[in-house]
Amino acid sequence: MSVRSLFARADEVLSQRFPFVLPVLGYAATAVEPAVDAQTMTIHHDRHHATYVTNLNKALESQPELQAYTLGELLMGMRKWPAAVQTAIRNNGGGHANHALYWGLLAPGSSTSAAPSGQLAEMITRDFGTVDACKAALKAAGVGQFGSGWAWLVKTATSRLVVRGLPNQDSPLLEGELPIVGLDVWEHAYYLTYQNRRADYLDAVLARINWDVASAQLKR
Ligand code: MN3
Repeated sequence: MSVRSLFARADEVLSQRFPFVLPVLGYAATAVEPAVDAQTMTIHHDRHHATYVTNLNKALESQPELQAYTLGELLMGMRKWPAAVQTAIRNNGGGHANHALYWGLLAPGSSTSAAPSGQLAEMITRDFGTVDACKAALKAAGVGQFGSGWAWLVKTATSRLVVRGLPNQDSPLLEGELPIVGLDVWEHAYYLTYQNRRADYLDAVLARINWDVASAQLKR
């Protein structure tokens, strides 16, 4: 699968409307080994991500007025929705969007960039000094996230790059921030290989980031 189509897939998920559909992984479960082992990749995609999609659909079955909105609109418009479905959209809609991006960011391929380039590289230099400093901030956010959550590199409303740790499946889109890199630090993302060594998992995936997919997020 090309970089372009990996990006398109993450973008397509944000454009999906009810009923939502699990995107294909797009590469072999072994493709990101040893950073992510094949069993973790399979369970994570086929069961965890699939469950977010199933539960998002269940939540919207009884909300026909919300079925006209895209996933991106549902996340960005959270405060407008009935209180009874906000948590379900936050958790399951966030889970669907977050994982769609994560699969692309981990994507293998000889044509992908091992380092940021272009506009993203310039913004990282401006806001972090170096790519290594940006990666260190992402690692610190991931290690420091208490319990389940994600480490995020986001573009703020004022076009700054910032690293944040967010709990559970909270999407940066909830606060109007654009996700650029998202690293899943739920134990289901790494426990089979790394057990309690979350920092080692973060080092491994930070070395495998597909920066072309990250750069493409800026073009939304
Ligand atoms: Mn996950």
